[in-house]
Amino acid sequence: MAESRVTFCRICEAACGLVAEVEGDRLVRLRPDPEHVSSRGYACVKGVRYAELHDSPDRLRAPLRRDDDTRAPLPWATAYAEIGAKLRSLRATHGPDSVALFIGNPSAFSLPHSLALYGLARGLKTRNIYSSGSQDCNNKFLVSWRMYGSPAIQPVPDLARTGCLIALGTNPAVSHASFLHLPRPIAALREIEARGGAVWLVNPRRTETARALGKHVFIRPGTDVFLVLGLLHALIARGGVDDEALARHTRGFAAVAALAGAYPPARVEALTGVPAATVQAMADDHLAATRDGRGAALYCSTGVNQGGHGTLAYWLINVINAATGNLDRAGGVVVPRGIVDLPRIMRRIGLGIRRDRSSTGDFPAIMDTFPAAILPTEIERGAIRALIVSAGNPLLSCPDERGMRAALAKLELLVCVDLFRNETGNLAHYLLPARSFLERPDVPLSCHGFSPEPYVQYTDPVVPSALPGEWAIFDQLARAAGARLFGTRATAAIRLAQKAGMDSDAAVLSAVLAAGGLTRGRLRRRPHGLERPYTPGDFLGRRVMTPDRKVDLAPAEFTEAAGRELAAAIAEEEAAVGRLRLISRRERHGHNSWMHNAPSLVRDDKDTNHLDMHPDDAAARGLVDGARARVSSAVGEVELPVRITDALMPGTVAAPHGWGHAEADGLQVAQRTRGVNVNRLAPAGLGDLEPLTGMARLNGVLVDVEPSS
Ligand SMILES: Nc1nc2c(c(=O)[nH]1)N[C@H]1C(S)=C(S)[C@@H](COP(=O)(O)OP(=O)(O)OC[C@H]3O[C@@H](n4cnc5c(=O)[nH]c(N)nc54)[C@H](O)[C@@H]3O)O[C@H]1N2
Ligand SMILES: Nc1nc2c(c(=O)[nH]1)N[C@H]1C(S)=C(S)[C@@H](COP(=O)(O)OP(=O)(O)OC[C@H]3O[C@@H](n4cnc5c(=O)[nH]c(N)nc54)[C@H](O)[C@@H]3O)O[C@H]1N2
Ligand code: SF4
Ligand SMILES: [Mo]
Repeated sequence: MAESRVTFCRICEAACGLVAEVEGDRLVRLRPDPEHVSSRGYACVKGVRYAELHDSPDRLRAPLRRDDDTRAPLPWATAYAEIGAKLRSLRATHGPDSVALFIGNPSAFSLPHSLALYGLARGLKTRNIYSSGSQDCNNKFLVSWRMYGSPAIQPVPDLARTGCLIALGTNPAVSHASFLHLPRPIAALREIEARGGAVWLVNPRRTETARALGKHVFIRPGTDVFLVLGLLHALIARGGVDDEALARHTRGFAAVAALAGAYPPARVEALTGVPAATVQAMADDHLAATRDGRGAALYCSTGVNQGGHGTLAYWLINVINAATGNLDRAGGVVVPRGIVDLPRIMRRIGLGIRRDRSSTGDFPAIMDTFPAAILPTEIERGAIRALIVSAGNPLLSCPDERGMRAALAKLELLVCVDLFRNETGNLAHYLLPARSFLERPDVPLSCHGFSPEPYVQYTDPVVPSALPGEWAIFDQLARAAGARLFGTRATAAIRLAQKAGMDSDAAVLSAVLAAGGLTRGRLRRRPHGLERPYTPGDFLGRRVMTPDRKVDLAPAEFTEAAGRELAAAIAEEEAAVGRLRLISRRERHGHNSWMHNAPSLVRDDKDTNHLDMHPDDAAARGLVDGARARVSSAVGEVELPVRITDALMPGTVAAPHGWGHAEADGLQVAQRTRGVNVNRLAPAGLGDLEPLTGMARLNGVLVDVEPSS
């Protein structure tokens, strides 16, 4: 008899409710949880097929050490001791910064895991932390830090009430968005239209989302910052600025208004390809929803973040939200309270707010991390000698695979903590196995602050595992290296709980819940989630963390950079006329680099990525549907099958990332797929990175496409 256990998915921020059917300790099947307070019976194909990864014969089951070309299992104690000894000797000879960490995306879906990684970095006293943030969202952290006083303060659109959503560079139908908790994406966005609201989707590709709803607007890749300036210009011209809100809660608007003054919609049309009349119409919808009380929200995601001007664009988006009185207002953008007051806790313990800059490139530490694009240089020049990667695949996910590969091969110590031996893991000296999400307890904390309709949920492990959790792994590694997590004894309580037989991840979660006045017991009685409604209006004047508690609309760092960066962007656009720009695209069946080992997700023609091309661009190059194309950039080239589609703006080509598993013999299913890594084309030179954050430009890469010989 199968038994049903209620849990939730931890692949992406949507954290959809799942029901696991289990026989004894064996997982039989996963299905969506119809009673979940938020996802209400929704789950995507990756969530329900996760069993294929969980049960994969390729899962790492014991620590492995690589000796030449063989890999031998070894006991945990030996692995910790050997890695610890190497870390000690490197730190003694080359200093604490010679040991670096790479924090991969899935760690964000386990609080004990991400906390332990920061704890390990602090314990080892290294400032060399890298993460997927520089390929994803560091622009958002930097902007919030400067404007609101904490990187952890991230306003989110109040979708359930808004009268106008303008969303740039996102495809929630496939991705479920980011920095916005959004299960049931199509239903949630259609509800806005059903209420008579407007949904604008700005994207060089007519996405799956845009096919289902909304008003779609084509934009030339990398030019969103000009569109946002044009919107601000149009809103100011129409008297859309809320002078009272500005005076009470913000400072600096005049400087931004002056900047926007130079970008009337007609100029914006020339720069972005968005017709001036469309810019005006977007501003009209925004203004109407603001004035009639429903509220309006501007939002962007990775299409903008990774586009080369993500910081300026996100800054100006936040300026518009605040200047029109839509910040901290129902139907606008809201700043929900998490289970605990994360921004304040981070400030108290000094987490995520380091002020130093990188030696290479002089980039700020953002969330205490430096841009991954400089990691190869740091390794090559001998500054970094050991790297610990957890839940990441930097070889495939970062720009310039060739440079990254050469550098990783030079490390004296590479340790990967993962479910699998992925491409990066192939180069590792030690592999440490991680538990799948079905094997660990959790609270969807990472989504809590990003949901305008927050809830809390607790899940016990669905099936048991003999493997330790990441907290325990990093605690042991820290000790073996002669350090302590966070460099203090403060975590001794977790260790005591562990000695008394409690899982250390569970002990960490209990402590966090207790800080928020909750217990695991109480949440177990509400297995489908406990709603914690949030009423907007308690952020401005209360939770803003700048010194004067006002939102800084014109941080000097941004206003000073704007002139230079915008001029450079315009010059680049002019030089690129007639060239093709490559953008990224997510697929329903893939998740970054780590779902292609699930057999049913790569079946039939799903075993490769494609290069999507507009018919005119294809015809001009003699390419037909299904033909193989050679795509080359300043730093590399790949070959891909072409798919002709008028969903793309002419001049733009699109291909999904996360492919290129030909050498991944630790991933037997993925290895047989044919896709290629488009990040071979993405440049990682200092001049190619976004100047304010060092983020990689993964969207808008200049490429040439021709038939492959
Ligand atoms: N199925 C699936 N879901 C995922 C993931 C996955 O790999 N697969 N990854 C997860 C992760 S880690 C994240 S961060 C989120 C990301 O979630 P999203 O940010 O929604 O990611 P995408 O679906 O790639 O949407 C980005 C969109 O930007 C568009 N775009 C590209 N360049 C530009 C530009 O210059 N301007 C504008 N306006 N648009 C542009 C692209 O056409 C694309 O539709 O998704 C998460 N969910
Ligand atoms: N061209 C292009 N490149 C991109 C993007 C793009 O849009 N275009 N998107 C970027 C974005 S938004 C992101 S977030 C990055 C992601 O890039 P990364 O974070 O570097 O890597 P992923 O491909 O997500 O691989 C995650 C790894 O974590 C492992 N894993 C899964 N669960 C766990 C766990 O619980 N514990 C441990 N220890 N390991 C686990 C998986 O097996 C997998 O090997 O890629 C970026 N790269
Ligand atoms: S949308 Fe995200 S959280 Fe929901 S089932 Fe799919 S992968 Fe899991
Ligand atoms: Mo991401």
